[in-house]
Amino acid sequence: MGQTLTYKILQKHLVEGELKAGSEIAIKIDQTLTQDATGTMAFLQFESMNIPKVNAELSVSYVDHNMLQDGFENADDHKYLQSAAAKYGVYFSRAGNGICHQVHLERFGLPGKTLLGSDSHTCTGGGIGMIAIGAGGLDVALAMAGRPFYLTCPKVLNVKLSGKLQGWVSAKDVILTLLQKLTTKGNVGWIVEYSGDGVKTLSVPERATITNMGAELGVTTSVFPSDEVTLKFLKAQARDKGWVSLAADDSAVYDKVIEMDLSKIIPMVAKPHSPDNVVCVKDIAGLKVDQVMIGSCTNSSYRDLRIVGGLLKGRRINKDVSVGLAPGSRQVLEMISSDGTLADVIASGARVLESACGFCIGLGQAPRTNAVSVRTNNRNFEGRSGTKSAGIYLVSPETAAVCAIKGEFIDPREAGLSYPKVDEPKSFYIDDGMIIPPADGGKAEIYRGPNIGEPPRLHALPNDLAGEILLKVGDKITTDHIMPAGSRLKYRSNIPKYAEFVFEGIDPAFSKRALETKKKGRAVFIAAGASYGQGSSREHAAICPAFLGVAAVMAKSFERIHAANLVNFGIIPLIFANEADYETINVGGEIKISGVKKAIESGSDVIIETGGKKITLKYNLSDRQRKIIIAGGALV
Ligand code: MIC
Ligand code: SF4
Repeated sequence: MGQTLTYKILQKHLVEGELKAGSEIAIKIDQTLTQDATGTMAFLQFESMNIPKVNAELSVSYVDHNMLQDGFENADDHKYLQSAAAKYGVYFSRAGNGICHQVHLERFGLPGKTLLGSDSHTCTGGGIGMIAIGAGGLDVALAMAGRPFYLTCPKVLNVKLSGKLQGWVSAKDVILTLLQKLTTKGNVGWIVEYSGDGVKTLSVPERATITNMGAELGVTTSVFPSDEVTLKFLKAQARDKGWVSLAADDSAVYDKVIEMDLSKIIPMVAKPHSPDNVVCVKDIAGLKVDQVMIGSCTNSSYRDLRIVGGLLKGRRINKDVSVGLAPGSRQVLEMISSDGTLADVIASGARVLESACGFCIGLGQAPRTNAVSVRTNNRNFEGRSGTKSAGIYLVSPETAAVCAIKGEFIDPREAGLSYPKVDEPKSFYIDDGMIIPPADGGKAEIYRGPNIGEPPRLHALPNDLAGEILLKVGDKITTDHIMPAGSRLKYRSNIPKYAEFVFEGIDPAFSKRALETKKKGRAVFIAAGASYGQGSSREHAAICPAFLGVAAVMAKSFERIHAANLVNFGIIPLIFANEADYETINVGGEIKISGVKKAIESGSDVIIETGGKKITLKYNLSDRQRKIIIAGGALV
């Protein structure tokens, strides 16, 4: 039986376990990526391991998230990261150089390699044929230390592409169509592998748009073959030395196959407030638009911005629409500035924003009350734009540019405009001057501003737990709900301060109540519905609750990265054996778990006593993870 591409790469990197879907395996990580919002904690954790230098083939520390310097905090964090990179042998991509995933694809990503990044959209690297996985900062710190990464050996879903995209339809519409089909729920434990004749019609940046939003599907990652198109891209980035040809065997057997004819795909949109709330653009034609934001790690490549520039050229943006455009990297910015695209964008009245995450994470460009905000990024969770009442509509660059011109939704194919022709460049503009290479910095001093705290101290699991349920939430709770980003991001390096905002948007008094409960020596419990912890890799959504005394989350199901983060910080992710028991759980209810430690040690179910009855909870933990829970976390 032939092998899938996924298993070929995993096999080469396997250090523990067996390639059997569902069992825990450990793989060697070749490259790591951190960004500033998750990176400060990751580097603090790395420091506490007392290792003189990183042990991965390549580690890059990016500054792209916390770019708004409305106080000393972010600048202090950036300086800390720069000094830590110098000391530990890490490449440092300076503020202004671009969004980690875009820059990594351009300058570092290589087919066949493994990449672990402290950002959920690390999976973007699958566009260049990597097994690229998002994880919590601690897991990435361990990979920097040369330790393997543990994951559940995935099932492989083959998306077989045929045909070719038609004018006005692009890669974003492909992944939105897949999200409509597969939704954001129930895909944990899968890897999506693309194949078929349609693959060769997509450039590497287009493939990367598709793999990027695999994070929204909730899959472990997605991967494209490495072919002539990959070679062409690497040549244009002057990095073709690292190219290898990679594909699944013809006889490979997949766990599931979906066929997609690219020529049948039409312009799509994900309506508020979930990336799987997908309809055809023509279904909402006529809806007035207040804001258009173009950029993010999903859609800010040279190709994407050339399309937008080509449409805005010689036109003025609609008078009722505020338009912003953030190039994904300095490479993209340099190229659109030298070929005249930038001048066309500026002349149209669009606002040019810096090469960073910015609007995507609610740092700036919050729209007006009740706004219809059309964006090319990947997440449209409620409040993510910074305006709770606004709705985010996720679209392709083509649809976004047409909305900017027309002031309302219209199927771009019917807007009466001509489709700009954009060819992949033969060579990209290359200047790595904003990436500081690792020097022999062993003696370099680490800079620590007053914003830099210590990783929290955690405690071993006691024999019994007693406390109360302080919060009950529904399905699809995202890490944005648990640990808000936006203007709160700057407290990332200061756990006690950031913890004040846990569940801020759902229950602003939660943090205070939790701390009071903890002070009384009682444990805090949370009850949740399905897909708890969707979205980002933000380990703060586990660290801060752990700091507040949360001992366990009882949910119908968990998302991959968040479940791993909970374990790393000693919170038990418990799953209702009988989903109907969720209904009987009440906020304020007392909970007792006698012999919790024994149960976890022996791998048996956990029985909680609440409201005079007993409820059985299961968990999906490997032996290794059960040991971590008993120790109280991975860093104790
Ligand atoms: C996001 O898109 O939500 C983020 C901000 O990039 C996060 C990382 C973070 O919380 O810093 C992610 O996707 O992991
Ligand atoms: Fe940045 Fe947005 Fe991409 Fe997250 S999703 S890395 S915030 S651009």
